[in-house]
Amino acid sequence: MMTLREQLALYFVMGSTNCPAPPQSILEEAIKGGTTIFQFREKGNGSLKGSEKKELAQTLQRICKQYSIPFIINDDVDLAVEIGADGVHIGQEDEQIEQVRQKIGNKILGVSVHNAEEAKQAELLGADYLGVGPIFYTTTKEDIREVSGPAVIQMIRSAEITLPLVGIGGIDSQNAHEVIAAGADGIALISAISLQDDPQQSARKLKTIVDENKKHII
Ligand code: FQP
Ligand code: MG
Repeated sequence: MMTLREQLALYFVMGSTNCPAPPQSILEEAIKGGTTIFQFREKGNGSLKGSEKKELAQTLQRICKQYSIPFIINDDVDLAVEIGADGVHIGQEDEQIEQVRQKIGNKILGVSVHNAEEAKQAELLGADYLGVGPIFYTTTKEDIREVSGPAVIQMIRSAEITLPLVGIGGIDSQNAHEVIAAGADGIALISAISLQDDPQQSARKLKTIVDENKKHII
C-alpha cells in the first residue's frame, strides 16, 4: 500500500479545455508514463457543465480505478461526493476546510496554500496534503497570485509543517528538480503533460526527475 506522500510524486491535473486530444487518451498516456495521482479540474472558458461534466468525470474516474491511482476533484465537493471520488482539492477562495471535511468524511482533502501561515492553518483544520504555488509563472490559470519560487516550499518546511506537499504552477522538466530539492514530496502540473506531443514520454521524464531528486533528501 502506497502512502499519500508517495502517491503525490507526480500529480497530473487537467480538464477538457487543457487537452488538444481526447482527455481519456491523454490521462491514460499520462498514467502509463508514471502519473501517480490525478485531479479533474474542469473550469474556465469553454468548460463542461452539468451532466457533461459529470460524465467526463466518471470516464476519467474509471481510468484511474483501472490503474489504481487516486481520483481527486477540484472545487466541486458535491460532485466528488455524488460519484464517490477519492478526494477533493480546494483553495483559499473555495468552501471552508471544516465544511468540506464534514461533507467528505475520510476522503483525501487537499488545500492550496501560498505561505507558511496558510499552511499551518490548513494543517490545523485537517488537510491531508498541501498544494503550494504558483512556484513559477504559468498561463494555464488566469487568477494567479504572485509567483513565489521554490523558496516558499523551504519556508513551509522550516515552519515545521510536515504534511505531504506538492508544488504547482509553471513546473516542467527544466525546473522540476528545484521543487523537489526545496522539500516537496511531488510536483503538480497541467501543460507539462497535457499539451506535449507525447504525454506518456513527458510524464515518464518528469517522474524520473522526481525519483532521482528525492533520493538526495530526508
Ligand atoms: N494545487 C493543486 C494541487 N491543485 C490546484 N487546483 C491548486 C493548487 C489551485 O483553488 P485554487 O487551487 O487556488 O485554484 P483553482 O480552483 O483554479 O485550481 F493539488 F495539484 F497541488
Ligand atoms: Mg479552487
